[in-house]
Amino acid sequence: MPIDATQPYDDDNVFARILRGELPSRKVYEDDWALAFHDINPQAPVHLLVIPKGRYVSWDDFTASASDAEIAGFVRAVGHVAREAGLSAPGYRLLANVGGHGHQEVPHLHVHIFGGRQFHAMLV
Ligand code: D5M
Repeated sequence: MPIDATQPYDDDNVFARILRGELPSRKVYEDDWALAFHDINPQAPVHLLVIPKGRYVSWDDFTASASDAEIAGFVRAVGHVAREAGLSAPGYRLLANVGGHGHQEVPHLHVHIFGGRQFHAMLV
């Protein structure tokens, strides 16, 4: 079910639990600002998720409330993960779903990195 992106942060959401080490993930990268791991339900040969370490429901509250250092660290981590996955030359797609119309299901900001195949004009 899509979430309401204006809801308060839920500390029991699945990505909060992955950050605390309470649930497993197939981690590919971690630094002070971000954690990246394989999506459990891949939609492409490469399907990674990058999440900030801070308590942000969505891109919406992250960009409104996070510090410049958090935003810079997170955005740099997304680029680093894509490069390390070997996606620079063939290209890739980034996606952040926000709230109901965006069909966001997990209420902790995540950027999807899709790669390893040709994408078309839009994902719908
Ligand atoms: O996408 C939420 C994404 O999160 C969806 O592609 C499945 C993925 N997911 C859900 N639970 C897990 C765990 N435990 N590990 C890895 N990936 C997971 P959204 O943008 O919110 O629609």
